[in-house]
Amino acid sequence: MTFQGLELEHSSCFKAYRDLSARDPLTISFKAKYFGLVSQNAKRPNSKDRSVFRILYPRFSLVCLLRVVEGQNWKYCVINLPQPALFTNVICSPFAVLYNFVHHTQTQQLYFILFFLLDLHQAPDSLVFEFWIMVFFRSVSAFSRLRSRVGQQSSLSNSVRWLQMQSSTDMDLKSQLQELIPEQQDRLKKLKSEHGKVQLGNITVDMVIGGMRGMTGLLWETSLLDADEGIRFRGLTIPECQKVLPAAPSGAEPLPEGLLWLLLTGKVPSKEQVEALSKDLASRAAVPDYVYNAIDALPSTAHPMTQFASGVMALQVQSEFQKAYESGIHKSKFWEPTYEDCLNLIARVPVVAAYIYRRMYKNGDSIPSDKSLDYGANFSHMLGFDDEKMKELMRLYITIHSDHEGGNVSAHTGHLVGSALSDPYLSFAAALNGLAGPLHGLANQEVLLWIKSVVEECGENISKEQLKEYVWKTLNSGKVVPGYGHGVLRKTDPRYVCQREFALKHLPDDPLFQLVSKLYEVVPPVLTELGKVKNPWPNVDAHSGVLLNHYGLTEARYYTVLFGVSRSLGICSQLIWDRALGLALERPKSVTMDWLEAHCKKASSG
Ligand code: NMX
Ligand code: MLT
Repeated sequence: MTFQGLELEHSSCFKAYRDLSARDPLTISFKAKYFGLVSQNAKRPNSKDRSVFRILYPRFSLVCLLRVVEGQNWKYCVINLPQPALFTNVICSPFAVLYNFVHHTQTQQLYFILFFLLDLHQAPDSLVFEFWIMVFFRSVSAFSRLRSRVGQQSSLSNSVRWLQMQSSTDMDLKSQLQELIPEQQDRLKKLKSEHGKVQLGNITVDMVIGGMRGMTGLLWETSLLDADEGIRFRGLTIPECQKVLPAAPSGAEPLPEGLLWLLLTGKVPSKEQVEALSKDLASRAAVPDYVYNAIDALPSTAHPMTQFASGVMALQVQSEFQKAYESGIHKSKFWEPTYEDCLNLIARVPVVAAYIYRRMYKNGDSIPSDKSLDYGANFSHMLGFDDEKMKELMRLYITIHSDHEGGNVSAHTGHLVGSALSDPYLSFAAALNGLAGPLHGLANQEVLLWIKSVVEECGENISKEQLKEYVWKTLNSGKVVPGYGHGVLRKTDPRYVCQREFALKHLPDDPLFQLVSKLYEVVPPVLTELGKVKNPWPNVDAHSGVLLNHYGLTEARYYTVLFGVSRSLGICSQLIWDRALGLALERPKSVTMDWLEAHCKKASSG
């Protein structure tokens, strides 16, 4: 049976429930939603299909209830029901009530009691009624959250303050996470207990020798990379993020604060939520003097990434996680000081990064932050670039470089170091040291230097034939063509594509952009001809330099610092979830060549 492209399994159970739901759909849908009678095993329909009910409490794996539109009418139906309907309906409901009552929070318990009463009284079959019920329970929920907050802040006395707090809870990222975490903890527990032994693939000798390429071995919630399609942040592609994430009043590109909210919660934030987060970050951005002193202890000729990692290490002195750990915090609370550290770190890294830029290239003439600006615009301002287009570029730049699933060198390093319960500053500083390698984040520096060397040798109006020769010269001297190739991607990086679109819109006549466009035609066939390169297409770093260069940020050695500022959003978001989910110490098994040879000999003789 198909409803809007959705295949319903167990059609007999479905019919049984449809009959029941025809009589009393409201009771059944509420039961499924609030008593937890829903299954994660149910086939999820296309997420864009808004007619399907969200599965709210994937705790009690018996049935999945969906609400589907048929013509003008709502239909309620149940799928993946292994037991006879009667069993689930009559026997399991009270059990589920009890189960949920014991396992849920106070607010949820209220739901259960009320819906249990509703169930007994045969709720009327009316969508209007359902709407008012939803309004009622949302108010109960808000009231309950408010009450617990008031409990913590006993000075509050009047209802006006209460109302303000109610709205501030929705604006508060930490409160949002607080609500999400138990759900995700249960989800992971269930995954482990029900599917812990399911195999994900075979490990080959090639994988062990070849940098674990293609080996699935990490849990990373904030983004997922597809070899052909590129990155999705919490399920959203870059063009989708550009469409749905709030932009600055005068701009079109996503605000990085919105992306951060999305990475952390999996939800697209409202404009107001983004503004609140922007203010929160601005209020956390003070950097102690000893951080600047630590940077100043290095010669100003030190690579900017060395200065940046040193600055982040100096920020560590204020780690909330370290303090909390030393005073014996319970592991169930680890995520909270991690959250504080991560938000502080994200807020402070642009200040440190801008200080390094001004120290190295502008005679140490620092520019104070402007708290009225958003994160990206303020960073651009502190660097010394107040052109509105540069601010837009910075918002886009920070958004697209933030996260690239968990296996890339910087993200993996951050996660690995964090798994030892090193605090977010220690973890992120380690990640930066990985980002500073030329095969990873330093490639953006290498690209612009390489492009400039092309121009120096052959001029800006180089022909495609000359360019091809230059590419071969680079390859023949044992170097890589920077900005091309990738460990996972097998098509043009969508981050390259969106930067190209930005250039076509704002700087189509820039000579270096035109050279980058020419390279897009010349390099892939050459790399393909080389025969060994798995992905001849450009990656994110092939484009960023010429955009920055166009707006006056010409110092290529600094570019990886910008990448690092952006990556703090992704790595820190995942670190918070690492601690919230209680992820384990990372400790894969290693072997020697002797071991591999002996193993292969045994395998071939057996
Ligand atoms: N130029 C020349 N040779 C290349 C390139 C390239 N752009 N890309 C791959 N190869 C070579 C690679 O060095 C290897 O050679 P060998 O067997 O002699 O060691 C061979 O092709 C096979 O490599 P792949 O399996 O295609 O790539 P791998 O997954 O090992 O490495 C990169 C991925 C990204 C390290 C590689 O493509 C590269 O070095 N690219 C240039 C540097 C770069 O742009 N890095 C930035 C990546 C994105 N980021 O921001 O981190
Ligand atoms: C990244 O953004 O981290 C790079 O594209 C490298 C990778 O994903 O391996």
